Amino acid sequence: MDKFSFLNAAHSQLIEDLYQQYLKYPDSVEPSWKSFFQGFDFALENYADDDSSAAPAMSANSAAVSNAAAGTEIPEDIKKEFKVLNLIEAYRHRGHLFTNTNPVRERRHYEPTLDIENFGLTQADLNVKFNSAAETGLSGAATLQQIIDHLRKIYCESIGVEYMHINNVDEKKFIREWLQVNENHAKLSAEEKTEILHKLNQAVAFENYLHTKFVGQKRFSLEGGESLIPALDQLISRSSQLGVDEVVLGMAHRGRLNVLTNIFGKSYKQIFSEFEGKEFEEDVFSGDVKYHLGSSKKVKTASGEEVSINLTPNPSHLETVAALVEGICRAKVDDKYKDYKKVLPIVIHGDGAIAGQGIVYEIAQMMTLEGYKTGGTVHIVVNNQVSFTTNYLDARSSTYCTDIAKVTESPVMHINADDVEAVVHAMRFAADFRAQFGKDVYIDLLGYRKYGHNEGDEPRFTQPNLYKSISKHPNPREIYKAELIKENIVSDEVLKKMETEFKALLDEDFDASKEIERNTMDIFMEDDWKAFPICPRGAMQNSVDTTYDLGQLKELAIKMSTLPSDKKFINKITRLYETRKKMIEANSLDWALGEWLAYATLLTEGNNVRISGEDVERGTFSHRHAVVKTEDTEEEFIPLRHISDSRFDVYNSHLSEYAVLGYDYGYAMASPNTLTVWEAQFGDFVNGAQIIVDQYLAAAEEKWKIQNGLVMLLPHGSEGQGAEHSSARLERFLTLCANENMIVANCTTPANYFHLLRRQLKFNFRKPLVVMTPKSLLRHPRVVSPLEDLAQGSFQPILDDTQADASKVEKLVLCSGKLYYELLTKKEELACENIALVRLEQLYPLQQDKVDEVLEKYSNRKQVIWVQEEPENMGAWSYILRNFRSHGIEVIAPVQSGTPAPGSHKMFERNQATIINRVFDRQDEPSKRPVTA
Ligand SMILES: Cc1ncc(C[n+]2csc(CCOP(=O)(O)OP(=O)(O)O)c2C)c(N)n1
Ligand SMILES: [Mg+2]
Repeated sequence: MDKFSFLNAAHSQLIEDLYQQYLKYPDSVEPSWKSFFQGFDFALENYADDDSSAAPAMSANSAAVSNAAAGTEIPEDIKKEFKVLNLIEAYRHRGHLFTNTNPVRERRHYEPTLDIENFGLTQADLNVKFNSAAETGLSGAATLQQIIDHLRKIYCESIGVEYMHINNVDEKKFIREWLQVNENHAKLSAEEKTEILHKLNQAVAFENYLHTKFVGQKRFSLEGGESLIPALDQLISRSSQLGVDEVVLGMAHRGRLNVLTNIFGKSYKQIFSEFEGKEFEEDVFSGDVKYHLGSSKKVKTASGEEVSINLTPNPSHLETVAALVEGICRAKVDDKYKDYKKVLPIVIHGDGAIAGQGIVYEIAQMMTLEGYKTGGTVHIVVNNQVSFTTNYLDARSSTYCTDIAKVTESPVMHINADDVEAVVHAMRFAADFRAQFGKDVYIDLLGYRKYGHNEGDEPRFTQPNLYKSISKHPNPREIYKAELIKENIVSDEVLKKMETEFKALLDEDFDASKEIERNTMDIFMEDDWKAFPICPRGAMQNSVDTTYDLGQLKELAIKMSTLPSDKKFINKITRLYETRKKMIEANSLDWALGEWLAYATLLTEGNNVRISGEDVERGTFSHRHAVVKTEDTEEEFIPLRHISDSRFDVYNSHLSEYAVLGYDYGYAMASPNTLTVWEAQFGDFVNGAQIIVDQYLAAAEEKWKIQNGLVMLLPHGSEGQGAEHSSARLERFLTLCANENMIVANCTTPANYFHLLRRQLKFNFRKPLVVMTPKSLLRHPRVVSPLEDLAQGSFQPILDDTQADASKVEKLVLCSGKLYYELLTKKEELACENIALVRLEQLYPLQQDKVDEVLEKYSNRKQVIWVQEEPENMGAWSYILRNFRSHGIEVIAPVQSGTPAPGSHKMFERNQATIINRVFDRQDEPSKRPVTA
């Protein structure tokens, strides 16, 4: 209580004692003291660290308080001040529940209301002046009525604000003060108002035009949420004034065509032509529906700043694109801007999607993570209160669709989308808050959906009442027009001219669109990809030089295996690094060293490397140790940061696959010269991110002409750990492979892995690379390579059996991955000469000339067999069968199964022994050696 110097010093000890007593036993003190202390606690909790604004209200009554301190009854006016303070506080906490933010529905009723009676105040108090007014930004004392009017303007009109869930006092203070300026209403010049109307006119007229010209065609109209267009316009221009140079936007279907034209400046002509359903210019691209396409443009804002803006192409899968947006922004910061303030991620959500899709949470949790933060995202919800046919009440349990904001303590503004000035104002807030604190902001634009989910849908099947009121509702342009006419800002004539000119422009473009024969596709971030022409068919088969000077390679290997002598690490780490050095001396490098050297060499050649995923710093199998920590202070040491000036980033991700894979895919999309690697904890967990694999990795180039060099490392292999942790679902990747869309590999030597990784950046195009990576092979004594194989070799898509005498081979056995070593052991054990073991190191694309060469070489063969440890319905078998059908290929594999591996270790051993024995025609003979290394 020391802070309250206004309390009479003579009585301070007495009060302190009473206060301590109250803290222990609140009911033991006299009721008037109890309420005094309650008010004191309240003020302390809410304002003490915040600012001293509560104090003036109390100190103004210091004399009276002193009286109270002296043991006399607390005067009524003091008690009332506290009640008024309570009311003010309640407006801040709960004002958003009592707003006029819903244009077409009555809001739900919330209890208790903000009626003054609920705060112990009466109608008679309305004309009484209270010093607490100062707390709301009013100058000096004001009547309760004035205070309430003021609070209602700030908190209960077209904007509802949620910010009291934020714990950071600076952020809260910033917001409170921001809202108090002009009572949380936009201050706009006549020009600004006219510009807003102009954007609104574009948005409304464009939709109307499409509605009449392309009747019943899907366009996912923005109608009911047209103020999104002036909103984005404002957000971009305000942000650019605050230092943003580049914006990356992600959004779904709703209103996308409107955004493409009226924000990105895509020609109306082009959109009209796309409605005609013409083919795209180049046949090799299947293209995509118009409301999924991306764009990258440079635009000039109203205040003259130039901003690069990008709309990320997205699949139908709602919210997926948001992960990419974050990764793209981060790559742009890392590569170019070096400052989060210069790149702004904007994600536009639907109310259904933001509430329902789990990836939203995964992305929200990235906000402050070192490896994933982007300096704050502006989230805008085009909240039409329905998702497809589902009412908002069935779409979530939370009060608001934006309640995810509470997770990151981000502020939220809910706005009546009919009030375009309020919308613009909220955008200014979002830009200002983000620029100031680098945190996420959520803007909930409450509108409606004029038609059904798409324009062919009948919304009255499911919401007959709502649609009665929507059908009579004027559009936001009409509402704003009426306002501006009332304010004498624009005349009827100017308005008419604005509308007719725009309509004429649309007519002209409509006619011109007929002349277009084939549609061209805007390419997302085209400028960043100029140096990487799309790979012509077949070029992936060309050999690529991945060699590196042997002497320098050895030097690098030693350097990155050397820990600084002035730092103390735990013994195990010191020993591990010593072992690495010994391997180098012995010229026998293991898997981890092969991988490290791939990174190290790329770094010295001016590329950057980013590795992300769960526990990648150490490596799930404790093999990587890319980040080591000193024993006492946990200071980090990252050897690969000490070999060149290039960036080596390695980040343990949070426990997410879907969002993190999407993020890293986005990162690779924006940074073609970074080797971007995402590693799954175990390969099976990649299926949590299946949407990214299906919709982007496999399909982006065909749909959107977008390349991506992301590397996915997926630990794979049956090692007796049960049904899980055995399979990265190789079969799924191979099913997705076509038209050289990606690379799928399963290497067996450190050298081949080294070249495979290096080749990713040596190609002059980019393709996603999926690698089935080993577990037991990480420490297998035979899985080693000499430095020469790294320095002078190249990636081998197929490894022939160098021991076999081709003329004696009757059975050509094809396999891939770790099973090879188990087969090899058996082959040596049996001194078997009639079998050749050939490894497919790259499963897709198959290097056909090399495959043919091998098949021809074993011309005496009687059988070609594919052998795999995955059950017959999984693994590569179906794919192999498709590709080797004409060679009469047979299979040896465990019987088909619903799980990738058996649950018991014993059964696994039996299965493994059976398939190996079958290869060597030793039916059911138990293996003499353990099947795993
Ligand atoms: C992951 C996913 N599940 C289902 C769908 C099918 N779908 C398309 S739009 C839609 C409703 C979206 O509602 P909302 O997010 O509110 O956006 P709105 O269409 O209302 O603008 C659904 C369920 C989808 N596109 N993505
Ligand atoms: Mg919706």
